[in-house]
Amino acid sequence: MFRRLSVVSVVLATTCAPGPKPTLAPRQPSAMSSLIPQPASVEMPEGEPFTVSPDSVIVVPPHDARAAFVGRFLADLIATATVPPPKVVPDPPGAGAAIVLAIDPGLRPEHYTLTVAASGVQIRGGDAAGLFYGVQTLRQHLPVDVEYEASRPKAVTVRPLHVVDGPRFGWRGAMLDVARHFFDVGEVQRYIDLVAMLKLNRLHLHLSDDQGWRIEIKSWPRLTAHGGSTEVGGGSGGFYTQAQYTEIVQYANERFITIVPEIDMPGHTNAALASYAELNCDGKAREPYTGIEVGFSAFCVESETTYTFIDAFVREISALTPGPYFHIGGDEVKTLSPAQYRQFIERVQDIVQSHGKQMVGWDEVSPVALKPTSIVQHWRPKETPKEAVEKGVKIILSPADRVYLDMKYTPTTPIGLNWAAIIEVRDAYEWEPSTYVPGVPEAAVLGIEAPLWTETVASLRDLEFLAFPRLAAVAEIAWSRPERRGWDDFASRLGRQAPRWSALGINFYRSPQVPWQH
Ligand code: TNX
Repeated sequence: MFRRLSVVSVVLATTCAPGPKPTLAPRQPSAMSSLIPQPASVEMPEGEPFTVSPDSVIVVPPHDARAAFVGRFLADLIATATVPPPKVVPDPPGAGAAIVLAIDPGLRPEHYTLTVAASGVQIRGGDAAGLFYGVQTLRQHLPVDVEYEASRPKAVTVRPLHVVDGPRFGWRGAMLDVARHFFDVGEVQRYIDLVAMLKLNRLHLHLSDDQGWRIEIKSWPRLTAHGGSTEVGGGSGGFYTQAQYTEIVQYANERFITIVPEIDMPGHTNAALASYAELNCDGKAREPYTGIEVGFSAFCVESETTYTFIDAFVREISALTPGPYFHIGGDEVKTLSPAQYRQFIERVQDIVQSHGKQMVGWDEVSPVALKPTSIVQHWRPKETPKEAVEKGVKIILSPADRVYLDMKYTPTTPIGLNWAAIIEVRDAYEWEPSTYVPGVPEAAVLGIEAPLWTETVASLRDLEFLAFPRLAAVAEIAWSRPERRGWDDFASRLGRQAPRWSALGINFYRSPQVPWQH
């Protein structure tokens, strides 16, 4: 057992004193950071390492359930199969605290500082989210052995480190299309774990499309009973009960990720139109659809039944969703006139607001009379949502030719699409959000989001292959200041993720652009 504290605090007292550096300190194999996303400031002072073990006591702020969760999250990361996990105790800890998590009112939300010295670890967060990000940074600094749950060492040493950090953008998102292929609760939770490691804070779930309706609506049960039973390629689909959706929302929320539910309308609605005949202008239910064409379906926008229906599912989903957003899709409608489309979106905007949510829509909604609290998600490479910007609306940037994770890496990538671009890791990384879209200045940019459409993605392995490593590139664009970013440095930090990602079983694409470490 390690009885570090009494011993190492003496060491700290001597190594912190000014004067020549101790010559006995082991030379670290690499004084280079391998952190992604790149923090605002990283120092790696010379000095004795700290030893983390299940003996280390983790101190958390009192009466703060979210911070206590962060403490337990860290304890689980350090726990071994054979020794009880570190104790998580509320401040004041008494003697023996080695890892201290504290809220610092002088720091802004999501900001943190992390200090590792021989005497211990201190993470200060502007809020509990800041603490969580400090823990994620510490995690990347821990030896990779901790990721092998079944055979974790009882103690690991951590090199001295000082990080001061906070995000550039407030919206750092990933989107998962669970409509084209269904992903169950466990699979979505796995994606949440991976997304959280990169300090992303939004998971947008594309819950309905032509090929499937994925969330139980109690007042319209055929949506899932019938509309949930299909997917691309003819598989049996699936859906989340309201209890399961709540489970996802809570799991994400504990990890400081807000779920953004999307029900795509008025187009991309064949699954609903197949479930209820009365949603069609001709009163005839549509056949289920398992292909990958887009643009052919639309709600009957002149019918009051349509709005009764929309009000019902917006109400039910909003009640289950603590986050302030409801995404209404609004993309790729080819069968309505511009006037019909405009009236429809404006009416849906009112419905969303009446249930207490802010409307988010794909960039086709930009010309509509948007409220300033509504949000537009840019996606079409040659379009600009400048009309929305002129109305004071904020923009999420998801340029399809840079951050669509369903695009192929090379022309021969076995899965993925290529309509927007071929996107190697470097393409996903080398673009600047404040200048990329004409008419969208930095002040209008709410943040960045990387969508993963799943027409060609039928398994978690395939999903991970397309998301990693590009999601790490997008996360860095969303988090790090532009002056802290550069391809060569990013590529080498990315290369140093490989052992950890392998330990976590992530099926990542070994891009030839990256010097992967073993
Ligand atoms: C366009 S992006 C779509 C999706 C497809 C995707 C495939 C958007 C709002 N619409 O329906 O799945 O391309 O890359």
